[in-house]
Amino acid sequence: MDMTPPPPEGVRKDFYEAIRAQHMTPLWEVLHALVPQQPATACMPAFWAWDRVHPYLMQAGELITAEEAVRRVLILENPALPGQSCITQSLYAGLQLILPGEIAPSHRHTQSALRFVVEGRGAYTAVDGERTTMTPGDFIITPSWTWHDHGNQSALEGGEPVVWLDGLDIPMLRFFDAGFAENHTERSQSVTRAEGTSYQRYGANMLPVRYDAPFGQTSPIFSYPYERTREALHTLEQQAPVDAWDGVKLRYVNPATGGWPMPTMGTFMQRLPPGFDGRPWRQTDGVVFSVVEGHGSVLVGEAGQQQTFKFGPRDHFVIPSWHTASLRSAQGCVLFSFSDRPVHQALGIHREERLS
Ligand code: GTQ
Repeated sequence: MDMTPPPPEGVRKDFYEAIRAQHMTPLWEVLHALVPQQPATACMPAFWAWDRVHPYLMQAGELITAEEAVRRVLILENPALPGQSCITQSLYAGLQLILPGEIAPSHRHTQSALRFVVEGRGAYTAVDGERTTMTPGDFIITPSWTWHDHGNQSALEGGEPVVWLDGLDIPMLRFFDAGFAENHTERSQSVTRAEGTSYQRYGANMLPVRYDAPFGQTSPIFSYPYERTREALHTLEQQAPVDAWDGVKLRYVNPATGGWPMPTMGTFMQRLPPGFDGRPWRQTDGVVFSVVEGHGSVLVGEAGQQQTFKFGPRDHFVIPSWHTASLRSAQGCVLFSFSDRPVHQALGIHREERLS
């Protein structure tokens, strides 16, 4: 055994000081933090109640136009990561408001975006020459580097304030220093295809014979309408076994590959049947939830520091990496969620545990 005693106080400190000038630092002081035995995320579980959030969104509508803001969004910022504009280390989330008659001008960026429609009707998002009407519960994609603008019918045409959840891979692209963006010369891009063309082409369990992957790894479907998702979940609840952890849970799919709709973000919709008392799980991908219908609760955290969020429609919450969580619902509910699971899986580092 090596019995060499440590050097006198201060000798190592002086050494660290000396090597710092050479832009070096000793691994042994940080090894366990660099290579933790299990994930120890800086993120914390957090909850945004709709009745607290909604008045501020409407106030934002009075403070600035969509045109001036470019995107009028209140970012859902993880309380443990202030100033970083992220909800987990890798994901950005925000609530975007567009008022009747407004246009959020066209631009494109390498960050991929998802929209999950929370409230209101009459707005559209335009991607690659095709407009998609936004209806609550719809999951809509803006593929990386595609022109996109958002708009809303005028009040005369029956337009209402429309709010949706934006999910973007902004922190991931920042981490990789791989972000590019440009503004379009026009406020709104020209419409070159009738609404629904992509859905008919790619969303009917069929593909064009010479399918050419117009958006690379990203799904060619822009909008996954809630009507169809809801029907699938409700039918399965009646006629198929319910999972003890997830209830009835489906993932959204790129129909051309069977993979995730976007390379960086996976999306899910689940129905908890009435009386559901779910078992706990944990997973490496931190997840953002948007409550679509019904009420329930989520128990999150380790023994000793558990907390419960009681949720209802249009509430949002985040379960960070490797936090144990379980779901409950007395009357039944529907939950949308998204995470960076595709990246964990592509890198071969995804882990999940289903606890009892
Ligand atoms: O709609 O293009 O929440 O570029 C953040 C950045 C939305 C958007 C956000 C964006 C957008």
